[in-house]
Amino acid sequence: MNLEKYLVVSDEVKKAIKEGKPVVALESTIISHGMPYPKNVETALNVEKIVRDNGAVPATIAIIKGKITVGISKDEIEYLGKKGLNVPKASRRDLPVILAQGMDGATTVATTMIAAAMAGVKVFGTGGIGGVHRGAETTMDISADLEELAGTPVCVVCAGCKSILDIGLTLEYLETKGVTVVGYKTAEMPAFYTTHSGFGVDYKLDTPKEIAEAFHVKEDCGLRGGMVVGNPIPDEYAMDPDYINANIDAAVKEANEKGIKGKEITPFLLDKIQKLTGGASLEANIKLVYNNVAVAAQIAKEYSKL
Ligand code: PSU
Ligand code: MN
Repeated sequence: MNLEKYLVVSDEVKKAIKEGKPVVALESTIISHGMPYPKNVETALNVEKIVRDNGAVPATIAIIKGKITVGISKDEIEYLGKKGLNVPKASRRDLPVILAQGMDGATTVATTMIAAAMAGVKVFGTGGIGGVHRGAETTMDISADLEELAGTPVCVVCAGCKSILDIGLTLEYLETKGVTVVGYKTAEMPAFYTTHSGFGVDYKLDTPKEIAEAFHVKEDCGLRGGMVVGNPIPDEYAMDPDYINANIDAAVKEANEKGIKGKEITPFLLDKIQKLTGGASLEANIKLVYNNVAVAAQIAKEYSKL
């Protein structure tokens, strides 16, 4: 494989990796598809700052003109944020055509993991992972994020998954695929906007060091795949479960009525929920991302010592 042909790593990220310094991968679907402009750009820049404040180098990842770019510039963040939904969402299956055609792409969790692994970045902080959609028993809509977690060696810090997904089935799928799921200071899988999903995770680990050690052992043993760290939204920003779940149910119902499916469904639901909650869900979303990338930076720091 001729990686240089497809992969561009910024000088800062390249240097940090070479010196064994902590680096945190960050995704771009959250910028182009997850939030409106200019909040998305402001958030992406704050996220980078939080990673730095916690002692790691941020590597925001996107596909820019057919190149998988690890460590995009501020101008590129602005560009992707402004272009918003006009940037194609790039999951694993989209990579061949997007790269061959020299297009831009907003990387999902799956593609960000692929890029991070290519560049040698071990830890990734985001909002929520994709998963098994509600009704998947008939639609078979299961995010490629889960398969990626099964095979690609990156530790993903998230606030669990939204109840736009079937959280129980998502955890079952991860179990089948042998993906380690740990809760950071919690024994439950967090439910994105809320701290409790009612679904337990196997391990509650209370320090970034313990998480880094577990991931390091996985790598050391040659066990394939990634790891999920469920980091609950801080209590003060968590939404009322009844309120947010009612709005999520309404959004899912509308998506079903409109026949929205495939790659459109997640962006549709995120946008709908933001509108239904008058922006309250967006604020919670931003706060939980900040919280996740701080923990990701702390894990990356501990990992770099091992
Ligand atoms: N879930 C969220 N916010 C997001 C996403 C998921 O709460 O922004 C994005 C992530 O980029 C994730 C992708 O990888 O959606 C999953 O899309 P799909 O279900 O089409 O695989
Ligand atoms: Mn899907």
